Amino acid sequence: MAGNVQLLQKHRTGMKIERIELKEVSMKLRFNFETSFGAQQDRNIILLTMHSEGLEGYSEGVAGEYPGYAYETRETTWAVLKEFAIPLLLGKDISTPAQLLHELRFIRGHNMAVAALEMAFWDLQAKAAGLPLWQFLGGVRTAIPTGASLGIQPTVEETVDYVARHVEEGYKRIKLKIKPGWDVQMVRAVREAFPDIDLTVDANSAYRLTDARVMQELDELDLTYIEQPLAYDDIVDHAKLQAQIGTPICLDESIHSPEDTRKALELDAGRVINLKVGRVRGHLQARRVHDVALSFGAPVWCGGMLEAGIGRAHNLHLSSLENFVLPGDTASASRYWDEDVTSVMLDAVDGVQQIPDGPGIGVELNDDFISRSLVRSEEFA
Ligand code: OSB
Ligand code: MG
Repeated sequence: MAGNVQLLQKHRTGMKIERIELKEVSMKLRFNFETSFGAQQDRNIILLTMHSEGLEGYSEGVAGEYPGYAYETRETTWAVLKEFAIPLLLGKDISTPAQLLHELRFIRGHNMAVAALEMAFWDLQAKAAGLPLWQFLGGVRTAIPTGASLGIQPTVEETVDYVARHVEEGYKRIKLKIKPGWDVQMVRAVREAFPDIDLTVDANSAYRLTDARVMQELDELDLTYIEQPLAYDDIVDHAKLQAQIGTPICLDESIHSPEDTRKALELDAGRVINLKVGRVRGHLQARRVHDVALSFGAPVWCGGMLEAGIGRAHNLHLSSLENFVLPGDTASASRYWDEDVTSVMLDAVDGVQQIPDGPGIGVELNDDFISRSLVRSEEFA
């Protein structure tokens, strides 16, 4: 009885946001990652630490260097956190992620910046409760089947070799980046070399509705889905395209909220959702998107933003929810990095990642690597 009363009081009091630290860490991918919107190999990461009651909650800013995937960038993330979001939280007693989002409700958009705070708070609360984040989120699995997202290669032959290496490593799904002029012929060659693999493509918004012919040719190649073929802010034309092809469309860039998810699925603008926690403002909204998709019978999978270890750990915990039934872009950390911001590299074994154990996200910072790679840091108290 007394124990229950204490538990209720703990929930009511919340956690005081005492101090927040931002660090920018310079990292370099092990490969040049080319998509329809550009190529990148340097990947500086923002790490956020939220302090409360002697505990530390961790998160990562997932926005890119350049506003090619979304309008947010590393620089906008840092600025929005520093100028607007962090001052709204410092010194406040926060009981739930919903309350945290409420405090930040007048920040329109900038979901990746807001998500960094929301996700660190989930880590903090799960640590205070002594539970792994996946349990705190209500997940149902700890072994996460994983796919790999392969950037555009110089030739078709190199693409087939690149796919072969990832299939041999055990990845459960291969996603090929496409763009106009680098699509049907290349994907057909991969499909002929690997008739049975789970194969998908991602256009990152490089096509228009007038390119429906290309999509109809891809439709013949037994793809699990075609990811974000049309504009980053479109839902309507995706519905027109979906009506012309049998392969499910998977929406990525177009989905920023549970409401977007409902509208897209109602219109049949797609039948699968790539769920990225940063793009939808954090775990709470990600769970709502997940639930809306489930109510439509639409599967979701966990997207990636070339995360370092902290973001990757968050993605694995989120992937524990029941409707994450397709392999995500949650590949091995050592596929991306020689060294990571976490002391343990989050690596898959035969294409399956285990969610890290322990309270919260269950990973520790690699302080030595972080101090060697530090570009700037700032503390807010
Ligand atoms: O469209 O899913 C995407 C990376 C950066 C921005 C957008 C995307 C991607 C990827 C790679 O496809 C995902 C990963 O391996 O982390
Ligand atoms: Mg995508």
